[in-house]
Amino acid sequence: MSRPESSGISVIRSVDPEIAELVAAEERRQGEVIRLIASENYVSSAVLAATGSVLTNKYSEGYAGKRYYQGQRLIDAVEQLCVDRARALFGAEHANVQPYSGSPANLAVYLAFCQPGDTIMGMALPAGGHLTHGWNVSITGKYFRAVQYGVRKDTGRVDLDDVRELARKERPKVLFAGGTAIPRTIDFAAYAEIAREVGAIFVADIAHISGLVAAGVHPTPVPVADVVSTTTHKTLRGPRGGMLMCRETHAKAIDRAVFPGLQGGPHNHTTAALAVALREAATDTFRTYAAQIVANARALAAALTERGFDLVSGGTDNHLILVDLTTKGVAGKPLAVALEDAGIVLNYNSVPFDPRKPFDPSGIRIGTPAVTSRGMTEAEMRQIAAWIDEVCQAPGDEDRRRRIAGEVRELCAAFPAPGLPV
Ligand code: DSN
Repeated sequence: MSRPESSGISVIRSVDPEIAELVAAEERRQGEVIRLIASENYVSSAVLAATGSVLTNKYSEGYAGKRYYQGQRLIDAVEQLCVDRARALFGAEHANVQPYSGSPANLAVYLAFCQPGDTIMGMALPAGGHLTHGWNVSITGKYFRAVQYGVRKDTGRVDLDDVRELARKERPKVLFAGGTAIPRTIDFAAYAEIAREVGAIFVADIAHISGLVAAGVHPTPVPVADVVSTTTHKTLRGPRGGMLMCRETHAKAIDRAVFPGLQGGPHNHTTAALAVALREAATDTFRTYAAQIVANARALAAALTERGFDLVSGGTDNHLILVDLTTKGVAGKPLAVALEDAGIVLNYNSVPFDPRKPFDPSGIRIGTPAVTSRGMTEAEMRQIAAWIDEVCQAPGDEDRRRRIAGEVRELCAAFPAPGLPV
């Protein structure tokens, strides 16, 4: 029996069968595999529909009420709704919903507050930070003098005394907290105090955890940060995009940096989809969802630990688990490849103090936002841990991988994903 497909695919097929086939195959893939990439999710049908709407046809450089093109009455209303919803959901004084994604959002922050050559400070990429927090291959590590903090070897966690000492010594213009592989609660208030002491602008990058923050299952940085930066498509479960929130005192600088400083016309279809996602995120259903993301991550972490996996920092407080595979005698990349063959998709990842190269590192990163969107709970997490363990014990065993891929398909069929045809 062939799987149903989204109605939009037949429209594409009538014009471009090649792209239609690829989109249809990706839709099937997303339905049939267990997606554990910590930064991915499934958006709702409503978010998908807004993303594919005619709002993509409209140019609207500027901000609501002050545009450089005519015909903005409806676009202004969409953007204003989106801004109002973001401010209400996060309790922010000001929101800019135009950044194309997280990296442009962070670049706008630098543009608002820094000059080339200024000292900036963030978490090193291999320790769990983000490229745009000053890592050397990023423009942020080239145009600024970046100083980087990491985690302690014995705990796998940030030592805020080390951060304070480095900040006192280097006096950065901006201090970033947050990153891409941080399994533990971030003490935003402590970072804010350090930034205040050294006269730095404090930027909380909550890209990974913004859905958890919105739902109140991770402490919010909004009252203590000068600027909060986020993507909109991870735990927040919106379209691919970015967003900045800040105190009113920084509003003009942030808005000018996004447009005309860095970007041209906002992607209005994305703004509409984000507005829908923000409405969804303000519901009790979403709050229950976010709490389950964390409960699932904890259950998966506990099950992996029972099976002898070594978790960076010993576990998780959020949606993300970082596994150091060194004691298992397998590297991250071959395991990630074998797991994909078994229907379990995650990413290989460096672990702190990794002796291996970033393209062939010692770890894997696991996240629970997408499986939780499918309605999976703790029992399924224990099953997923068992499959990961089975593949890890014999990554080269093709029969085992094929059998598990079949079992994964069966499980996925029982947990339909939002946005995919049933
Ligand atoms: N690429 C994102 C992630 O996977 O965490 C961060 O930008």
